[in-house]
Amino acid sequence: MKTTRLTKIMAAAVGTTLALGLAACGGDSGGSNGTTTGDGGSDSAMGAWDKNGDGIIVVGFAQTGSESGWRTANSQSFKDYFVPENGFELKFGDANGDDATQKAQVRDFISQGVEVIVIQPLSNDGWEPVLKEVQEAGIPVINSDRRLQGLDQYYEFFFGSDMRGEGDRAVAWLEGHIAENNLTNDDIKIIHLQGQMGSDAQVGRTEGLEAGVEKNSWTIVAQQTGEFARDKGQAAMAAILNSVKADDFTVVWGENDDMIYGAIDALEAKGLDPKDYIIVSFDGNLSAVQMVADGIIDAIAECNPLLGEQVGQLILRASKGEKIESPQFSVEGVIDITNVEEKLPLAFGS
Ligand code: GZL
Repeated sequence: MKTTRLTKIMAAAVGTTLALGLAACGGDSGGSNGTTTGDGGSDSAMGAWDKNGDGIIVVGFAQTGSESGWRTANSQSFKDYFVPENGFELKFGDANGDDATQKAQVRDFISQGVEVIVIQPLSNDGWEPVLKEVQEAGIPVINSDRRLQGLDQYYEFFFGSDMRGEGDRAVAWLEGHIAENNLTNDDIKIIHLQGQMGSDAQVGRTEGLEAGVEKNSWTIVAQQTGEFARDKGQAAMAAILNSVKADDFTVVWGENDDMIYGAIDALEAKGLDPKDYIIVSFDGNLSAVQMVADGIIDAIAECNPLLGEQVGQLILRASKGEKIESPQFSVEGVIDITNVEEKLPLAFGS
């Protein structure tokens, strides 16, 4: 078991017999919404969505930006699969982290006459007007990565992560960790670094944690967004550490690896050892998985960025008229010291 601040204090308490008073502390079947199913249209081998019948489906890809290691791997997976030999041309739109830019890029895809639009939304807000314009233009929309909650009628299918499920899995891991390490719920005092506010990833993961806090009477001592970025995660953690003392928290819970890297930077800048705390992250970048093996990060709720091939193959099937089940979720688990040896060689990114 990793020796953390908690276990050191408990050992001291037992050693000196001093009672430190330490209480040990899925889916609507959805499917193609019928707006632009694969019947009618060209008789190209690529199906009806290859409207001009040239054997290539031109796809406008509305990507959030380049905020994290996850995003880098995700973008590359689309660039690798959406190539002419697979029957695609990819028009890549990088919103650079700006909601208005992302929506303008989707509108631009309409004027460019793309044949399919894939949207990985920065946040859930304000999408209906632009989705209506895409629908009126008769262009099928695919939602991947972060789900456009409550807007199923505007897209053919969703393929990505069950973000609430990720949060619930991370909570279940912590519940097990408490039991296996003779801790109690009173010991759990969390600094919570949230992702991009309003994104499906942040909303789902936060809902999962807050449900766990409610169920187990854990304590969140600080909650702040780091927008899924290392530098903003570091700044948020540094600001928190100006008011939260080393003994006032026992868990650092970051909604992605990049913010956890930043939080570790901030802990070390303050002279604190990250190994003294329970650290929980999301994603599973190679560096973070290595930190699990090194005993620095305790758990990572997996989030699969390699969506390109799976989304591409579903587009081809839908273009040929198949009804695609929606939503579809990546199969994801939790990485910790018990399975890190098998996970390390499979980790994505750097
Ligand atoms: C999750 C994805 C999130 C990642 C972050 O599917 O949207 O955005 O968890 C990324 O690393 O920035």
